[in-house]
Amino acid sequence: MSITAPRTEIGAELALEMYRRMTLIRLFEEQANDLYRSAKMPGLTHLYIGEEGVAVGVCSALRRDDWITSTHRGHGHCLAKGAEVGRMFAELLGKEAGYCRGKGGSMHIADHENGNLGANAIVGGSTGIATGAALSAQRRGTDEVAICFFGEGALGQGILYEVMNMASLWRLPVVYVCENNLYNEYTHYLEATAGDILGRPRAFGIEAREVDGQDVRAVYAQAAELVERARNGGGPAFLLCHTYRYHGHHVGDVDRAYYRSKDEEELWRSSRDPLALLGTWLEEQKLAAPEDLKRLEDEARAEIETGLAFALEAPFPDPSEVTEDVFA
Ligand SMILES: Cc1ncc(C[n+]2csc(CCOP(=O)(O)OP(=O)(O)O)c2C)c(N)n1
Repeated sequence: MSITAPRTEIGAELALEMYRRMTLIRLFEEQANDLYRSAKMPGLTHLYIGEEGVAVGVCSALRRDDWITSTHRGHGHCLAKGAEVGRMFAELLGKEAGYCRGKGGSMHIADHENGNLGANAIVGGSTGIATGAALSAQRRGTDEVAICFFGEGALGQGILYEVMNMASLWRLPVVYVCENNLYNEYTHYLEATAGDILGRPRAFGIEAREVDGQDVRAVYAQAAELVERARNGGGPAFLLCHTYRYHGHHVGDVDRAYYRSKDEEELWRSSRDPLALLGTWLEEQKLAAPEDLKRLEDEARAEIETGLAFALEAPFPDPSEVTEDVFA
């Protein structure tokens, strides 16, 4: 893939922080997979491994008081926006200490203190929430920006076009971030998505760009420009990120040969890995030595182990609370 994009060069501090955060997300997801396979976690989960550059690149361009909305594949977004590992694991395990007191699980983690309005299991469902958050930010006279993460499967949902129309008319501070990981469940997106993706937001007069989602520095550069533009009254934008999920649609989707080849998976893992690409760049620029990257990995691993131990030991909510905070 060759996408030419402007790239503001970033300093060592930010690059190392992005490396650390992408590593944390990857290790978190590997551990979530283990929790599922060892039957410690109720339900299933959708792993973000391979797509870390998108969440981290975009969220690194945000302030804490900016907003995000997320999807069923949302752990990476939550961690990139500042969620704590221990409370995330606790939510996955249904524990009282979790972000939704154990009642939301993997697909409903919300963390308002860090500006995360929540994951959403309805494909396209969060597009209305993000646009509403942007309207609220504008009406309250703030300069907060809302980011709407969604997979390319949501391009088939009508609400996206209703909200892009409103966002453009009212110049709302929202950036729609489309994570195109090539597949809607088990169907290649080209079988479900007609025409030019960027032509859709452009039809509403929305600034639309695309970027290599495996290159966290490029994602950051584009996001930083679009976020500042929205913050300064420039209106909504759309960022199409080309990426890939290494694992199945969810943790139970292990036999994938009927819809994509092992060669394709191997190619992305071996030549398009966001951690490897940033690590190589850091070393080439002499901003980090292999030992520095190893230390960051060790620190992230320790954070995961501590968070996991906390969640495993944490109590479940009391059965008397079963109907509290639950809506039907
Ligand atoms: C409205 C709606 N329709 C169908 C589903 C079932 N479903 C869950 S995930 C998914 C595919 C989503 O693909 P995409 O948006 O590209 O996100 P990805 O899983 O690739 O991250 C579907 C069809 C759903 N959750 N919501």
